[in-house]
Amino acid sequence: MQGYTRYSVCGLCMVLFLFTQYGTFADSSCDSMTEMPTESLKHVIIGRCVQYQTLVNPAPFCTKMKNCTHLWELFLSGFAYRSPCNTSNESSQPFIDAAYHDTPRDKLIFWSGVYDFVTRYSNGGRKRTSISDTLTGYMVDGLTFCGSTTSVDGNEANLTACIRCPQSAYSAFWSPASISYALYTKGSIEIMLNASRSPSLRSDSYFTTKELPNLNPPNVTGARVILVHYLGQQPKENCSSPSVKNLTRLLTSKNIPSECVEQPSDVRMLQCADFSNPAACRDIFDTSGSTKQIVTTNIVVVVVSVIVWFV
Ligand code: NFD
Repeated sequence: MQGYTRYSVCGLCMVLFLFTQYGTFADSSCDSMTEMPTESLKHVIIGRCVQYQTLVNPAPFCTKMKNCTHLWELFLSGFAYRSPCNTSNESSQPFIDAAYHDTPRDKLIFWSGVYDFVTRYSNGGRKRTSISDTLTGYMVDGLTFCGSTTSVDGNEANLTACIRCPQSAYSAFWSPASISYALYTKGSIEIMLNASRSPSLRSDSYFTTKELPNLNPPNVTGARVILVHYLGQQPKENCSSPSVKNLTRLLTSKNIPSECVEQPSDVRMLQCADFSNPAACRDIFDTSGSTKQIVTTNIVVVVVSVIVWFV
C-alpha cells in the first residue's frame, strides 16, 4: 500500500472509531431532556436533599437531619398514579410540611419574571433567600415531573407528557409550596419584578395569586419592590406603572409599608459583571478618573521628595 493511501485508510478508521465511540453522544442534543427514569429522579431529589442539609444550609438541621428517602417518597406520592393534568394541590402538602424549616427574618425575596436573575442576586441564599434556597424549593427547582396512570411506580418517565395545564404536577407542587413560603415569612421582604415586560406583575402569576395574599402583617413588616430591566434597553415599566402601583396599593391595604426602586446599583453591578454593556456600564467600570488621581499624587510625591533632597 502506498504511503498516501495508508494515511487515508488510517484517517478513515480513526473517524469511524470516534464516531462509534462518541457519535451518538456528540449528535444528541441536551437542549431539552425528554426522559427521566424514576431512578434518576430519585437520585436527583435525594442527592439535593443531602447536599442542602450538609453543605448548602446545614444550620437548621444541626440537631436533627431530615430523612431524605422519606422526603423522596412523600414527593413522589404527591403526583404518582395521577394523570399529568389531574394532580391535586393537597397531595403535595405532606412533602411540603415534612421538608419545612425556619426561614431567616428580613432576608426573603419574592419575584416574578426574573427567575435567572434572582438566582444570581440571592447568591445561593447568602445575600437573600428565595424559595429555591429553602429545602423544599432546592430539591425540586428546575425539574419537570408528573404522574402516570399506567407505569408501575406511578411516575411518568417521558417528560414530554408533563404538559402545562392548570392542574399539572408542577402547579400542584409550586402552588402550595409558594403559599407555605409566604405564610411563614418574617420581617422585611424584597419583591423583584421584570420591568422589561408589561405588565411587570401579571394578575395570574404565582406571586400575585399564591404569595401576596398569604403575606401577613405584623409578621411581614415592610416590602421593597425592585424593578429590574435588561441592561442597555429602555424599561417598559417604572414605579409609577399601573401593575406596580397596584402592587403597592395591595401591600398598603394589608398594612405592609412599601417602597419601590428602579434598577438599584447592586442590581446593575451584578448585571454589568455578567453582561458587560459598554454604554450602560461605563460609570461602573470607568477607572480613568481614579487612575489620573493616583498618577497626580505620585508626581507630587516625587517632586516634593526631590525638593526636600536638595534643600
Ligand atoms: P413567573 P411567578 N408549568 O416568572 N415560585 O410569580 C411549568 F412547567 O411568571 C417559584 O408566577 O413568576 N412552568 C418557582 C411554569 C416556581 C408554569 C413557581 C407551568 N404551569 C413559583 N407556570 C421556582 N421555580 O423557583 C409558570 N411556570 C414557570 C414562587 C415560569 O416559566 C417564587 O417564590 C417561571 O420559570 C416567586 O416569588 C416560573 O414558573 C413566584 O412564585 C415562575 O413564573 C414566581 O412565580
